[in-house]
Amino acid sequence: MDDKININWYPGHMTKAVREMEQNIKLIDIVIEILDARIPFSSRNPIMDKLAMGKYRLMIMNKSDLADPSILKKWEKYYEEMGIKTISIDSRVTKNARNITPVVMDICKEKLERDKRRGLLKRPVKAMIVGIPNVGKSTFINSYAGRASAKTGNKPGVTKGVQWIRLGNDIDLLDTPGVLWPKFEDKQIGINLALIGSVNDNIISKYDLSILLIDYLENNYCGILSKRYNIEEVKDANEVLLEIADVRKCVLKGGEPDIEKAASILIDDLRNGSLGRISLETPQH
Ligand SMILES: Nc1nc2c(ncn2[C@@H]2O[C@H](COP(=O)(O)OP(=O)(O)OP(=O)(O)O)[C@@H](O)[C@H]2O)c(=O)[nH]1
Ligand SMILES: [Mg+2]
Repeated sequence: MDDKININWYPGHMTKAVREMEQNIKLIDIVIEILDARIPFSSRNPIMDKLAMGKYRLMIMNKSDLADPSILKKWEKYYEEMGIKTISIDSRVTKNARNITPVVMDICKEKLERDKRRGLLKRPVKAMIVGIPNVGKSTFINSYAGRASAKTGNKPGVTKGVQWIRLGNDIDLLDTPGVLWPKFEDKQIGINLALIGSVNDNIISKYDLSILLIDYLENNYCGILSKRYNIEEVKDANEVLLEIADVRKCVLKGGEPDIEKAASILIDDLRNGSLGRISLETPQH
């Protein structure tokens, strides 16, 4: 089935965004990469390693309220063992977003001490917020700032250009547009990104995606679909989708089940947490 899905979405504005990020990188002390806590591997953009070379780094596993807590713990351990500092948060909450301040200060402490030794006035740490589309970069910034400074929305590609959010205290934040990389080396990465809404929904078949999701849920979260839709979890994913269409009264004009609509309902329920806390990938070791 996943042979049918070939996701490649690299619109022109992403090339422009990467160029803008490269132009600004010399001003930056720390690169804060926002990941989606449900796919902490697939949501890492490999181009960030090059961009952030020589800079302090922090990774935020955002939307942790939607991820499976036990699997998220494994990912925290996975990155910790790689020597990468992570914080898992629901960034819609201001308190959570601001909790990163002491962590950032600690990561940047050598620079802060160096500035102090040189007699430089206390300058705000300059942080670039990066990440793939729709992971919550602007939401994090707004929560942190305590005001709606950056536009947000539940679809990819909301932020169009880089924008400084000056907070007038310890940290200045640079919001950036979500960027992907030109080619997904592994198909599963593309599927995971599509499931969480980081690639444009118009370029994929929700039907194909939902069939893969149903198989995944039956193997990893058995019972979750019957609980949500009050249906029998039968073997064949297509039948499960038909049952969802039936329960949710998704019917086409001629009386046929509207299976595309059922697929949309299922994927939306995954994205907004109505199915429960679900992780789509687990560390390999
Ligand atoms: N449940 C949950 N939803 C979140 C969280 N953070 C952001 N969101 C939602 O995710 C959606 C995308 O948020 P944005 O802040 O616009 O994402 P972005 O990374 O700036 O997206 P682009 O600018 O398109 O790259 C919005 O609907 C937010 O409300 C979180 O921690 N938990
Ligand atoms: Mg944004």
